[in-house]
Amino acid sequence: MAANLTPQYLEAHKKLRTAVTPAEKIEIYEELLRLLPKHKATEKMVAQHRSMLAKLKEEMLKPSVSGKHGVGVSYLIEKTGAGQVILVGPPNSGKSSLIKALTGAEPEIGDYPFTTRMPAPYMMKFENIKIQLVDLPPITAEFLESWQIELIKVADAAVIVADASAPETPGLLEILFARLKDKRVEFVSESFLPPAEEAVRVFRKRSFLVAAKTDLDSGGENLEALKFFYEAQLPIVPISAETGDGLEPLRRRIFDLLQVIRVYSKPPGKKVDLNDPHVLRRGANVVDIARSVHKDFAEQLAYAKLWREGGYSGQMITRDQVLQDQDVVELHI
Ligand SMILES: Nc1nc2c(ncn2[C@@H]2O[C@H](COP(=O)(O)OP(=O)(O)OP(=O)(O)O)[C@@H](O)[C@H]2O)c(=O)[nH]1
Ligand SMILES: [Mg+2]
Repeated sequence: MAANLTPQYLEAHKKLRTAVTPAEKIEIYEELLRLLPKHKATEKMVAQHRSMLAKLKEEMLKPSVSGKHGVGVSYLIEKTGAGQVILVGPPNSGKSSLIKALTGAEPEIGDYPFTTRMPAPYMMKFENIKIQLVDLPPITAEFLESWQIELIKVADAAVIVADASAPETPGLLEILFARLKDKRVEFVSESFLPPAEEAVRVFRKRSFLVAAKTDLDSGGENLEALKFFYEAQLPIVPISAETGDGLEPLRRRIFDLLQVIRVYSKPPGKKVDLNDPHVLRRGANVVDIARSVHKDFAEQLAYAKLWREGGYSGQMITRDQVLQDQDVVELHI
């Protein structure tokens, strides 16, 4: 065969037969791309794999009720706002109560496990933007559905919600983390450095651990236990949905977790609208904001000026100037 496909490639290709969901197929196509020898004879295959990947990724974001992926109803939730953050935790840990406190919505809340049976999106205001929070049914030793795993994989970040008033919480978290690790999903802090190479692909979600219901942990012993077991792995953020303690800093931490910045585009000679930021990934530069304002602006850009608190007040900047949260940029084309 001119393409000289390796046995590893052919082995990986076989897995496509049993793959059901878009996420599973994405995994396999990514592996195939890695394993495909790159030369003239395989160029077309590389292109085909890439376009298949793009299609699958698009498909994942679309909610589908047709059941065409063979898993019945698709529970995937379309992303809106500045980013999608999924709430993950054991039963009764306070996920829905936290969503209520942060968004003002009315998800079902109950003092029994599995109050939440279906995933649902809610919008949280953070200053001048909105962030999508996804409420997820709990994960236990007995209960972990494939659509829960898919939802976690596609989210931009995850917040683990644990009950800081219950002594059994560290044990429940251990089970939850182990079950997801088994499915190659891991929760890591923002400072986590992935290994250079890995035998299998691992889905790593940036996250932190919310220690909820601190109002019920009067001595603070349970919070101490949570810290003892998990602080090395994830930052721990204590809150109470009941009293409101810790909620305002939590909004900021959720925003930070998304690793995005807000940049304002100011039309030359006009005032800037500080209610309408462009949300860009951290590390974005002037070309990125230009492209976000208008698809042709990146090419047509002649020069730009920057306003930044404590630094710039309308100085000219280059196209590759890296921007920061709250920058104001004037684009000249
Ligand atoms: N005192 C106190 N109770 C809380 C707090 N947060 C949640 N609760 C209570 O804990 C119970 C469970 O809350 P939920 O928000 O339904 O928990 P959940 O994690 O969504 O539960 P599932 O959907 O079953 O996984 C309810 O009785 C809540 O009123 C809190 O901060 N303080
Ligand atoms: Mg719930």
